[in-house]
Amino acid sequence: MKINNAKFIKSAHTIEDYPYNTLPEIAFAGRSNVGKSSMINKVLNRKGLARISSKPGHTRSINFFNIDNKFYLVDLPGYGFAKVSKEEKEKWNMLINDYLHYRENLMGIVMIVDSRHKPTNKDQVMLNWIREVQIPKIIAATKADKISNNKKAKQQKVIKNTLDLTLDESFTFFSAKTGEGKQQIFSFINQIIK
Ligand SMILES: Nc1nc2c(ncn2[C@@H]2O[C@H](COP(=O)(O)OP(=O)(O)O)[C@@H](O)[C@H]2O)c(=O)[nH]1
Ligand SMILES: [Mg+2]
Repeated sequence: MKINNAKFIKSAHTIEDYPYNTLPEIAFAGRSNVGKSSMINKVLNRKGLARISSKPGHTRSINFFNIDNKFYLVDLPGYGFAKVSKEEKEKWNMLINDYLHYRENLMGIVMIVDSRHKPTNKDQVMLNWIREVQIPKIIAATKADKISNNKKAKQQKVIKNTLDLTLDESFTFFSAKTGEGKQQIFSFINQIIK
């Protein structure tokens, strides 16, 4: 897949803010600091497009990117950072669930976890929300450059077991550093937008 033009369109805090269009959308979800922005930048081959923030929890809105007028890529706000109020957490829950349930353009979701760790309770909650809306998904375990090949087989089992992945829920390792898994994400997107 060759990307010529990737353009940030807008940030949304409510449903009313979503950009109007009829293009298919692929959303990226994962806990804060998991490597979501790095993955988006790597997939799009654009260094600073989705901001890579060192401050967890910095992105608390839904960010829409237009890719070659062919599809939209959507950066969902990260979850799981410690220092937020109950109110903020509820706002986040609503932001995500409104998007999952009401965005008709949504055609695919990339759910990101950390390849080094057992998925958290919040990852499980997120995945179950995604399952509720029955949209094609791929689970990507990122930062794979940080684990050895020996450890990978074991981690794949831990992740698949913890998340209870079924056979039709695809899984890939990913690394924003080496580009591992980029093709898998591309073919997932291609299947959806073709
Ligand atoms: N080694 C390595 N570091 C990564 C990878 N992806 C992200 N990081 C680092 O992890 C931190 C958080 O990344 P970021 O993309 O901002 O995470 P986000 O909060 O999920 O958007 C940054 O310091 C990144 O450089 C990866 O695949 N490999
Ligand atoms: Mg980010």
